[in-house]
Amino acid sequence: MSNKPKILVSRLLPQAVEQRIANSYNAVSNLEDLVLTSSDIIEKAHGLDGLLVSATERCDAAFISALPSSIKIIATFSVGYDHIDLQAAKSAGIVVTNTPDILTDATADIAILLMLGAARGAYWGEQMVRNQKWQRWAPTHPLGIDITGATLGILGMGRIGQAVADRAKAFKMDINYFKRTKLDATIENGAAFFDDLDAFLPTCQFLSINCASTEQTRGLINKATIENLPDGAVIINTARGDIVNDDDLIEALQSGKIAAAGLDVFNNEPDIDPRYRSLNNVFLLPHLGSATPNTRIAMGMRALDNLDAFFSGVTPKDVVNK
Ligand code: 8YV
Repeated sequence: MSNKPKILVSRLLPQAVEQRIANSYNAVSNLEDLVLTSSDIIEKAHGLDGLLVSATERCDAAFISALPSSIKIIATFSVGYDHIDLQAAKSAGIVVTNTPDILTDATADIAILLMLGAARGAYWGEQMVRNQKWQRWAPTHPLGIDITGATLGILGMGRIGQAVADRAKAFKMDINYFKRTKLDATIENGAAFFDDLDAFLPTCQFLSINCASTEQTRGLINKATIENLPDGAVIINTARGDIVNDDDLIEALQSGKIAAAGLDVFNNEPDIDPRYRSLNNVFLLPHLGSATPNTRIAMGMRALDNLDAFFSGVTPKDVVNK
């Protein structure tokens, strides 16, 4: 029996990542990418030292308290860690790490795709062509919404929000951002700071949601906050579905208060609110923010860097529950 650390890897990861796992760990892998329940993971975790999970595995307080005491680290293959109860992990003496930075560009690219797709009719336009509903070109219809020169409000101006802002500048957009604390002027790069949500929202012809899902942000986009947006605003979400109240967004999309939405993330993925599927003014993607080979490999390597550091007695770079 080798003395390599023993870990459970909850999902099938890119080949280069699986190869590195095989070289460095005694791993309980999931090469068939079966759906593992919490109880499956707990059962398989006996005698192991750590877990490499993804955002699809809910690590709540009950799950963490049922883990064997040999588990000392949970490394998540995601930048988001809202699926992990950090406090419960800390109390159980478990270090939690994530994979920041490397998916910033890929996710910001998807935000721009959603913004253009929602504003310019990527869904309904494509449907017209595919379903032979495009009878002849007309000067007056159908029409989309200009993004060039519009005001983009970024809710949460962390790494991904900043990368969205950089890209939006190419469309000559004015950028406003809502955050608790003002960024350094060099990072702001001309964007206007708002710490008052009530003052921020009416400025947002486009609203890009780029904040983490936390107690403060869950359900933040709801009837009242949507009402505070300009009529005909466009909402883009590449962060987490639970920041949005589906009933309220769907009602606003139906009434036209919100002209269009571009959504990559949803409540209860993949069993999303079915009403989204029948709306013509939404452009929907299946959580593709980080979905490129290079990004997914980099995420796996970053998770392994954290595990390697931990098992060699060094504090991992990306500990999120210090
Ligand atoms: C990932 C994400 O693809 O990293 C995150 O937090 O939301 C996604 O981009 C997914 O969570 C994989 O674990």
